[in-house]
Amino acid sequence: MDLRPSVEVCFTPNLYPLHMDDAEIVVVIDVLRATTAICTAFHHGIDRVIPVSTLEEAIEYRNKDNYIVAAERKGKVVEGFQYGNSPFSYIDKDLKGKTLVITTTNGTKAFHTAKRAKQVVIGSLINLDALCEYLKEQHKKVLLLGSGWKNKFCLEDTICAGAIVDQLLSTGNFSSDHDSSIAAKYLYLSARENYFGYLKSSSHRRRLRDLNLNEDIKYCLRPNQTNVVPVRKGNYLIKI
Ligand code: 3SL
Repeated sequence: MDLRPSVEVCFTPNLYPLHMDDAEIVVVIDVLRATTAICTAFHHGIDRVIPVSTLEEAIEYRNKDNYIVAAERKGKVVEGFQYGNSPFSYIDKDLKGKTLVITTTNGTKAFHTAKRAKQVVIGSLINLDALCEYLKEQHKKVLLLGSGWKNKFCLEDTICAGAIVDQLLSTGNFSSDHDSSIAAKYLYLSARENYFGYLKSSSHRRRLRDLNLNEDIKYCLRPNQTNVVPVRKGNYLIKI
């Protein structure tokens, strides 16, 4: 019997019930762009992040001091909100002492899908190595949850999950039993030389490109720009 903790991949939130027993720590991944934006906001000084599922929940925070409220739908900033989901919104801004409340199409919903998990952390390519170091230290069963697009499979989240699987398995201290993890790892190995090119035809890259967001895509696909690892504490995220 293999006593090592497992590292498994759940491609989309609607598959989560099939995988949740594999989890002591759930890593929520939305490379394009929610979890990248969250890591960026922490890197640039935000104190806390509250991911919410609905616009109504976000609106409740709109006129409160020291809150920044962000809402994205269909890749765009929702009317009436100052911020959306572009990581560039959180660079060179005065974020110190503030809380970001954010709702996005898929990423913040995936966060809530894992609400009963013992531990939840935020993963992206921009915090890849720091996240993997954190997971190695925890030595617990890891489930990598891709946010997908409206519960459909997304290549970029799977590639990021595959990169994490690769790093954890290569320590020899983790095991893996599911084909989803093997598939994610192989996709990562084929993509790792050129994520941007590999994702050329992917649906969300095309969606964001049509909104003139190619620079966002490039930023989100550049690994290891920060050492922050956002972790859930109560209903919000802090960085460790
Ligand atoms: O689905 C999400 O949560 C978003 O990251 C989508 S978008 O990149 O802002 O379009």
